[in-house]
Amino acid sequence: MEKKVNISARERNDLIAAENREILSNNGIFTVNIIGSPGCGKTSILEYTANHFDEKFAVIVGDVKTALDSDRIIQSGHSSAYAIETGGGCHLSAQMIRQKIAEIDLKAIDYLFIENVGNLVCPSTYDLGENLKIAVLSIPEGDEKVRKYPALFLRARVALINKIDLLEYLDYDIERVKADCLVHNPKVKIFETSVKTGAGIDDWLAYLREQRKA
Ligand SMILES: Nc1nc2c(ncn2[C@@H]2O[C@H](COP(=O)(O)OP(=O)(O)OP(=O)(O)O)[C@@H](O)[C@H]2O)c(=O)[nH]1
Ligand SMILES: [Mg+2]
Repeated sequence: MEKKVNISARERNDLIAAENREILSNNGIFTVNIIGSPGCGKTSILEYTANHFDEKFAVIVGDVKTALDSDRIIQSGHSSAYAIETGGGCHLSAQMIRQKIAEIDLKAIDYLFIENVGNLVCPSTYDLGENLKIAVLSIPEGDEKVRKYPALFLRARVALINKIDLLEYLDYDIERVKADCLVHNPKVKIFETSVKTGAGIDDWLAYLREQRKA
């Protein structure tokens, strides 16, 4: 068969993502790509996970600038956290993940959490080699985000609606948001969570364990 030499950046990303998936799966690692707006609570959920998830895992955190979030995860008592500074890029790429997993002892972990750059658009369509792409929403963002930013919700198999402790203070129609998620993906699994109270997060972590077994 003729070898394709001129491939697009997107095709190259997808080829590397497929290789990442193979490398990670061959090591028995279940990988989760976490996507949501800036401030929706991605790092907070990972800090909670560091304290409540009794499994072996590593975290890769992508941000435009700083290693603040990976430092937060390390400070919460979890040593295996790695930062990627994109230097302006609005999403992580499969190549960035490839370089980072070369630093991780893959035999020592069963899960890899990737916190993508805070953004509801750009990270949605870039495969990193994950097993599960999840969307994180939060109450203060407003309840129309699923309708306005469909790309993520067409692809995410799980949606976490975070900061539900703030529901009583804000006008947010959570049933409407859940219905919107189901329009984009009728099979989506939805968790209502709060890092402040811990509500829903243990259910999400139990679901993760089931998914890895499956
Ligand atoms: N009330 C409330 N606040 C929360 C909850 N989860 C996170 N927060 C707060 O929301 C703010 C942003 O949380 P982060 O975890 O930094 O959000 P992020 O999604 O990682 O943000 P970026 O990395 O910048 O995209 C912090 O002040 C958290 O304490 C929650 O469930 N309830
Ligand atoms: Mg963060």
